[in-house]
Amino acid sequence: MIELQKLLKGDRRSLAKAITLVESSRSEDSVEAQKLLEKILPNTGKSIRLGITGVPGVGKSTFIENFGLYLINNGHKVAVLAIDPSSPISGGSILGDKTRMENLSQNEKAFIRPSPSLGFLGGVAQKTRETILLCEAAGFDYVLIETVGVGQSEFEVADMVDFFLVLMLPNAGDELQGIKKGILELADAVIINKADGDILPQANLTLAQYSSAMELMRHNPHWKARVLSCSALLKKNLDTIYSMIEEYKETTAVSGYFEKKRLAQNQEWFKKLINELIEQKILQNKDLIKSRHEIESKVVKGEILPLKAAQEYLNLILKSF
Ligand SMILES: Nc1nc2c(ncn2[C@@H]2O[C@H](COP(=O)(O)OP(=O)(O)OP(=O)(O)O)[C@@H](O)[C@H]2O)c(=O)[nH]1
Ligand SMILES: [Mg+2]
Repeated sequence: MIELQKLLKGDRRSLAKAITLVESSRSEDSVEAQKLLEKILPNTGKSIRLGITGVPGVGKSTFIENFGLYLINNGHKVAVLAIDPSSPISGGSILGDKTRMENLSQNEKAFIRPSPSLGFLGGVAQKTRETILLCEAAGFDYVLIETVGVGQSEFEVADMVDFFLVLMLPNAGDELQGIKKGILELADAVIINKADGDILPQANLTLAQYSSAMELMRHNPHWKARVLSCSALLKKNLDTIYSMIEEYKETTAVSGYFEKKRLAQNQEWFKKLINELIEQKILQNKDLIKSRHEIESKVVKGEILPLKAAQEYLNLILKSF
């Protein structure tokens, strides 16, 4: 049982338990999770949701550790959620994060939740939206969502946050950084990290290049994306990043864009949920899975065309509902 009052007071153990409940794929858990989410709903929405992406090694964990502590020093409570579909590729970054975010994870005004278990159907981000709501109900007013800039996860994250930060290495050229063009279009800010020591001149050059590249990009009429540099390691320029985000909060609240964007995201969430729920329902039905395999093997053998096969399968699904 989740103790609601404790959760609302910000008890981190209750929050962790609640997230586990929401992430659970057992159907009896999902009923309980739904009830819990309904109860906490009035206490949600009051945070700024911040997405953070960048290639492995750019300094995401270092940034989150030091920026998170900076936020706490400014009176905030910080939740960190990690979406990492690429752990096998980037080589166990979760283990590394435990040591890299040591100070933050020990701070009682912070809550750090590593990636949900891999391989769960429907993508890693499936329960992240609910998890954000739980963190907000527990009083965390900055929710940081980290994702490695490979695969599709950063697009998914951009779609569930208020402000999307793209961290870059101080060497120019998108190819080099493996950053997809589309990601820069989604960025509310591009931050050149590691602007320190010997690489500072290079960081400044990269900053100038990205500034002009971003000028050419399509602009969001409500917010013009910024290009900044920082040193996450030496905690340089974190104050500028903080003021920028606070400025975003204020100006978009006044223009109404903040709320408008969230409502549009809810609409997208609703559409995705419909597909997910249908898929779940099908997967819970053993007969349907069996028929699917049978029809599929006919397709593979060339005995039936895909469209006809799909229609046949759809009929079976409709009959089973
Ligand atoms: N000089 C310098 N080094 C940094 C800075 N930020 C991070 N680093 C170093 O860069 C390396 C990678 O940093 P991480 O924070 O682990 O990077 P990450 O993006 O979380 O990497 P993954 O978790 O593998 O995706 C570490 O050795 C950090 O100490 C910085 O601002 N300046
Ligand atoms: Mg990391």
